[in-house]
Amino acid sequence: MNDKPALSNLAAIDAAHHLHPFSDMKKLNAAGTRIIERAEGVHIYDSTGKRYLDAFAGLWCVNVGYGRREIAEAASRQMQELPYYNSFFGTTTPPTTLLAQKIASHTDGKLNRVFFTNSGSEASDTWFRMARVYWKVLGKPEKTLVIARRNAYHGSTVAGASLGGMKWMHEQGNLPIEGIHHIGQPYWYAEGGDLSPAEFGLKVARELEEKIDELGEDRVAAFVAEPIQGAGGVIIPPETYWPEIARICKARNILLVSDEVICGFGRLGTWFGHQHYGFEPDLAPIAKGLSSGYLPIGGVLMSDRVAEVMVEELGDFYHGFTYSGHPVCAAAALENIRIIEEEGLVERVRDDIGPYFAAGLKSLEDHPMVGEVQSVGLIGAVQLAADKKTRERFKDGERAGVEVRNHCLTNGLVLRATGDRMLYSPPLIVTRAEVDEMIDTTRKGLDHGWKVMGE
Ligand code: PXG
Repeated sequence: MNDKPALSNLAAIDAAHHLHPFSDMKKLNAAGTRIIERAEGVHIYDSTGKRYLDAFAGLWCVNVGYGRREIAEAASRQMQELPYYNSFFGTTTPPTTLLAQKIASHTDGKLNRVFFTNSGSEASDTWFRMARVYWKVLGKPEKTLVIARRNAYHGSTVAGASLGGMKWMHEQGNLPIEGIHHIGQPYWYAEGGDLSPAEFGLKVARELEEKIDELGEDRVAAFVAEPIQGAGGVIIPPETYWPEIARICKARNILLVSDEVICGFGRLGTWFGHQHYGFEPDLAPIAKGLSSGYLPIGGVLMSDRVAEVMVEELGDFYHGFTYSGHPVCAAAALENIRIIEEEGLVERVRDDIGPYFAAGLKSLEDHPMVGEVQSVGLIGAVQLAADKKTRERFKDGERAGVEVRNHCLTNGLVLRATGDRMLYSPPLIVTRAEVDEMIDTTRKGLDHGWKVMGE
């Protein structure tokens, strides 16, 4: 990192040797990549020294903010004491086991066991196998099908991308794999038509029931969804949605899987997203905020119902990763959770900064380019619209989003544009003044966007 000649040439080296995730490399190489060199609190700094307020917490993950020396020190201590050992052959390491206990302690006694992975994608592949194994052990080997949602994101591995509902991802690699079916998403603004949000929430939830009928209840293993869809555009479901989904899963005896990779660890003002919506999942993949992104670690939480089968009845589960429960990642995650607890970040999001953020975002609804804003805790979206009265969207919504986002970026604010929705997911430590700055800069971006889109 101190190799200055190489650093000055880093963009060219990157263009020559690095294939970035989810990137059109020809376009990226022509535009040049931005090099992020350091970060502190909610701010990141690029190689020109420019500072940005990171309203996206890296990639929905740096919940405790950047520059937490305690996490670096915990990882360093663990690395010196025991840099690696596996948990395959009747062994474990102290941080691995203590982390399992710590995570369980935040699930209201409902999800008491965890299988560790290195990422959310691996967590998707893991619960997918678990759900099928579960029913096989219970004497129902034909219960193998999984229902997921269009425009969901569950990762990039083969099962993860198949479970996800992104058509353009499926087109690469002949996905989805067999046995995965998709239903609609609770995106009222775009798809609700003349229904009220409450009516629409019930309608899309009942698509699950229809799909179960179509496939046959005795063939369906599980339904998976994010409490709030993240990468799909921060799609916040109407309040009627989750109770109906939970009712259907229970009535039809299929496992309910809550993908907590983004919603977990305080983002919604609760430890996990399902707690905000008041339902009880059977399986819950986690990652991101588990370590605030300081080191890669994920996992799958299990209800007692599932754990009972996995522990008491299955025998060997032939599944695992070299780095499952990696002691250094576990030590970092433990320290991350200690910080969240000690600073009361979950309560802060629920009672203080979350409501403040919601009010700030709401103030943008008077802008002509804004159709609707929505948020829960510290995740939010600004829906752009060409005509806010009729909910008409821009013909080139992609461009509208990019124009607003790029203007914000120039003015030192990092946020995401997914099509015509502007997305926010700041670190949970963001201050009121920083929220004000996020809103002010967004408003300027909207002014710019409205002008260039010429509506
Ligand atoms: N589930 C959810 C809900 C996610 O958001 C994953 C699973 C997969 O996690 P890993 O750790 O394998 O990436 C994710 C990841 C985006 C974007 O463009 C979102 C994610 C990853 C990359 C890009 O918003 N989320």
